[in-house]
Amino acid sequence: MTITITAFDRSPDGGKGLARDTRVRWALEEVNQPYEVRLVSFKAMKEPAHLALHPFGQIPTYEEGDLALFETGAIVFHIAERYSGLFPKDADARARAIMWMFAALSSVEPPILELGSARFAEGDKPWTKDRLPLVMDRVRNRLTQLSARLGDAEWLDGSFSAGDLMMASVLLRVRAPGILDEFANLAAYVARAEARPAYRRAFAAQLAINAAPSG
Ligand code: GTB
Repeated sequence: MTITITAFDRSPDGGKGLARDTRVRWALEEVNQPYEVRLVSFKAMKEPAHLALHPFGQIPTYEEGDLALFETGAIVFHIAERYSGLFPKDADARARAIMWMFAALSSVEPPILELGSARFAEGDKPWTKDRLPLVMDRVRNRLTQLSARLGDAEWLDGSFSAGDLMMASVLLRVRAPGILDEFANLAAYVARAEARPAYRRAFAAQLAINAAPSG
């Protein structure tokens, strides 16, 4: 059955892996599933056809036969359940991989998103210079805790899993503000994730779309 995802027709980062379709592409590459991409403009995302797929008018979405999903957590979870390669076979290890997916999305990503808002959406507001250091400290606190847990392990819980895919995807967003590099083991963890052939393929595919001349 053909899998179709949606992505930005022109990603604000030029296709450098920061938009959320990257994690879905990456998951599909890890489980060796081919997929098609339907590109949508910012305008089209807010129109009825796309809103029927995604109530919040965002990318990515995932379609496979009669199934239509939004939210990258749900999409990556579905891919990991349906195809082998992202969840361990052992039931307890699988539960822990799911736990790390939730940790990435509900404990680590929120302060990182807040930092993005503070830097960009609210960057010109008078309160930003006071607020930014507070928001950066909230990110640092979370990363300090995560760094302590990871220690010198290669992945969060044994072999690479959907939990690592989600966590590395989330951490990629703090490389640009320089915070990731304050944590040598997390920076190395993200670099290991990016070196995976599946990630490289996903990244290249996203970049190629954005590099193509628009017409
Ligand atoms: N919780 C949802 C999920 O995980 O699927 C969040 C989806 C989401 O935020 N999608 C964004 C979107 O569609 C794209 S990824 N935004 C358009 C809108 O809301 O109108 C966010 C994003 C976009 C671009 C960059 N970048 O270029 O650096 C980084 C992150």
